[in-house]
Amino acid sequence: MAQRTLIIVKPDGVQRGLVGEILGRFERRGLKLIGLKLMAVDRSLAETHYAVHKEKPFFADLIEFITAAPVVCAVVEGPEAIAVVRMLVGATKFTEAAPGSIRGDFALDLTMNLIHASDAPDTAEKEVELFFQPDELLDYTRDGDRWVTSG
Ligand code: FUP
Repeated sequence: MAQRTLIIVKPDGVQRGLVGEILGRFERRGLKLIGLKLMAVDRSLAETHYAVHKEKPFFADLIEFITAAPVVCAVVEGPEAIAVVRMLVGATKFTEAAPGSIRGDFALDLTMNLIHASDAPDTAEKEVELFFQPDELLDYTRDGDRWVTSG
């Protein structure tokens, strides 16, 4: 089933010059970019996005980090996109992130782990809405897609 999911290349990814490397992995897999922007995350947006972690001891550090420098937000679409993107991202803990995954290849820190990706259909829908206006998401056809998916 075609899904949409939110990806955020976090401040460490932008500062380390890894935006192209990271987004390229989703493109190469065959996922379609339907929204893309460089932006600053303010405190209010950060707190809404990470509301589920509000009571956690690492919440303040998380907010500090995500608001410290620009991020790149993207929405990608494709078959089972949420699970496919999470696999490409790798496990939250860098010690458990498989080589070949984004975190497994580039991360050595629990907070500075380069990338956020929605983890389920309900959070994906909410997060896409939180970071993108409807007119920032483009509906278009890629001619090569018939060589990527049959459905
Ligand atoms: P993930 O979905 O893999 O990004 O991870 P979570 O939603 O569980 O956590 C959100 C962010 O909180 C992670 F990107 C890293 C950060 N975090 C910490 O800083 N410390 C922790 O103990 C757990 C998570």
